Amino acid sequence: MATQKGPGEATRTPIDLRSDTVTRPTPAMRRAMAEAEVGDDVFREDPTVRRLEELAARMLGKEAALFVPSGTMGNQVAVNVWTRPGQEVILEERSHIFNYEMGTMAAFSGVLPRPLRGPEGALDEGTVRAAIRPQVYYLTQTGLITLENTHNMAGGTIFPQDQAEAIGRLARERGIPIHLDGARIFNASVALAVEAASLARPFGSVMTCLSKGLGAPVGSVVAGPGDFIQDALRVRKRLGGGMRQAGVLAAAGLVALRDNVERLAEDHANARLLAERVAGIEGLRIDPRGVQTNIVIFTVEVDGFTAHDLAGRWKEEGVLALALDDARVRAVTHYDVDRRQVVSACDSLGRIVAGVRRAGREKGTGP
Ligand code: TLP
Repeated sequence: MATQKGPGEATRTPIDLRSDTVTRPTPAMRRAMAEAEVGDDVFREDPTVRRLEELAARMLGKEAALFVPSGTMGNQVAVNVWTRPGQEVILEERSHIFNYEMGTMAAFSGVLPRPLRGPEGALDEGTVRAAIRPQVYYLTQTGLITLENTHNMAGGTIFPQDQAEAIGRLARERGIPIHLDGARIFNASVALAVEAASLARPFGSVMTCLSKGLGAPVGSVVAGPGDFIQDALRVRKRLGGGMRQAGVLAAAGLVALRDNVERLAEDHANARLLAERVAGIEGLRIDPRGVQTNIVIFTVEVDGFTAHDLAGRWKEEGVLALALDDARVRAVTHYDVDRRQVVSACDSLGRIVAGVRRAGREKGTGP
């Protein structure tokens, strides 16, 4: 997409694949925001926020929901409500709650993470069962189990529902609360053609983000039983998340939930296309069959050329993506990137990698 800057000077809008968080509000959202009916939500008097919370609770199959400024706050509110200081939280070792929430579970709630490895980010019932602490008074106690669906760092993978159900049954049997980081639960729901409420059923609480693929500028919701939400309200306030005329934000969230869920299928098709094209580039590795939703993680296998180098070169060509470490790059599709842009991003990727390999061969360092 080229926009004219000045005479003879053209700048390209970057193709931004860093995250689905970069989506900007749609015209329908901006209209709804401008017209939103508002009140002071700390007094629970904002009708638009209440409408959003009711819709989110219904779509997630829970009694009630609470609007929060971010996914991180939604997860951490849940951790705080469900646990007591000194307890352990079972989670997957690449999960967002463990890696990207700044140690808040320890700093704010005083709990210990108990990270476990799950293939493609999915823990199974046996692994969780083995990690639950026996109820012996001198042992640290398991206070919470959290799962992630879709799993971000495993590449947008969908949590197998039978495994979630089995872990949910185990949690109930042992009286341990269970929370879902469902930041992208609607991606899973659309990919499986299953209601988000069914995916959320095994969980006591679920957090989902309005500001990722659904396109709202700000906001997440955490949903659960009525008494959980009453406690969550207090914890949100303690964290500084009590918002006043937040209806202007909730209005965009309502549009996100009403209008933008089904179209996530386009992002998934674009991610598959991207993965197939990447798989065809010599020097990059990905199994496109593993790409289930809108996140594509591939490995750079070119001597002396890291994922950071690749992200830098791609950026010069107008494509933004995240290097996760020296070897892996993450590209995320969303509604601000169309199929044509995905094709163009892949063309430039192919040229970059072929050029680096050619230069390596000429210098005698590459294959
Ligand atoms: N994920 C962001 C980054 O923080 C990595 C991204 O670009 O993907 N749970 C999951 C599974 C997430 O992926 C994220 C954000 C969150 C929670 C937190 O949401 P925010 O950013 O609203 O605090």
